[in-house]
Amino acid sequence: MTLDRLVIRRPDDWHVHLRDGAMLKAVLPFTARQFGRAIVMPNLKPPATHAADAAAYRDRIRAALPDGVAFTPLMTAYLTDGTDAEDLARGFEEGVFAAAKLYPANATTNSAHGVTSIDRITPVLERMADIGMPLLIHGEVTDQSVDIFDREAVFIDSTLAPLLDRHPSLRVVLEHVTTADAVAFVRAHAASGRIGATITAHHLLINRSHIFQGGIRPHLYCLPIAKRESHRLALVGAATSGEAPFFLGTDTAPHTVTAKEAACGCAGCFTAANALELYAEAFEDAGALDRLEAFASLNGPRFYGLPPNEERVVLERRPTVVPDVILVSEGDAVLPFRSGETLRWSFAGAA
Ligand code: OTD
Ligand code: ZN
Ligand code: ZN
Repeated sequence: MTLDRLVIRRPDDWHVHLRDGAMLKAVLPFTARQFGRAIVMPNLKPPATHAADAAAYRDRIRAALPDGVAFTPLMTAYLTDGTDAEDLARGFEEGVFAAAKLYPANATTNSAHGVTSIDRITPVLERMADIGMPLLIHGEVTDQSVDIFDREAVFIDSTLAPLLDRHPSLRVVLEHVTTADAVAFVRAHAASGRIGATITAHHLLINRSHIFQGGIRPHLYCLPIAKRESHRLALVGAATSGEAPFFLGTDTAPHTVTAKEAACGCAGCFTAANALELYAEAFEDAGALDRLEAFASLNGPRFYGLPPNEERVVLERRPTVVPDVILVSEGDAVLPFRSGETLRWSFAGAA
């Protein structure tokens, strides 16, 4: 029997780029329509490094919400070599910060102010471990001599494994995992309960060949870059397993069409327009729609020590056409992932 209607607890997005200004106004309604809460990335220009920056950014997000939409932004601190452990800990204890984000310097978009060497923030990490503040990691080495497809696996061996050994009680989320290596590493540490991993919809749906199908497809370029099919299958296996460490994080990362379709195009896929429908397709293809709720609505809150959302939302089997473009401002638009294509599921709102 095929399922035509799926009711799950309202999901949360544990990794999202909401940007600021006109872009924030344009993209926020999509995330807020589907998700109850979201972990908001701090890679603004300039980055949100202090609790005061994050609190002000949170106010701007709340002000940009459509009327009557209940959505909770959970803020993150952008770690730098100069992060002040006191400000960070106070921000966490006062409820401004839900977590702190580690970008190895220059690993991805707007990460130039990131940490140049993890040893430099040892006191900060010790403090975070003491107070139970999660560390969210962009897990790629930045050494340009390492092949771009190997940067996550090399990071795990060279940086993440020693980091976990050095800080045995630090809670860590390996963000947007893209490799079988990451899945195996997370599973190997699952029993400790201190490691989580987010998985995007696009990494469940594309492999690296899609980026070059019939020509170069800049809208499928993101970091970490999609890997070969065997890795995609490992990600699908992890997401649909129901295992506690794996949870939903879209990493929706909007850029204007002009910035994407350029000689040096920006990294990022914008999946927020139809995030849940995209995940539903990936789960259905794996015959695992019954595991979508664990991945989307239960495992993330459990990791973060928050209650799952009480409200239920409905997915229906009826076609959704992904918008061609999302207008940001006069002359500026964002092209959604699967732009103009028809998806099998529709998000039908609250039950
Ligand atoms: N990856 N683009 C962006 C961030 C992510 O690494 C990420 O979290 C972005 O544009 O902010 C991307 O490809
Ligand atoms: Zn990242
Ligand atoms: Zn991201």
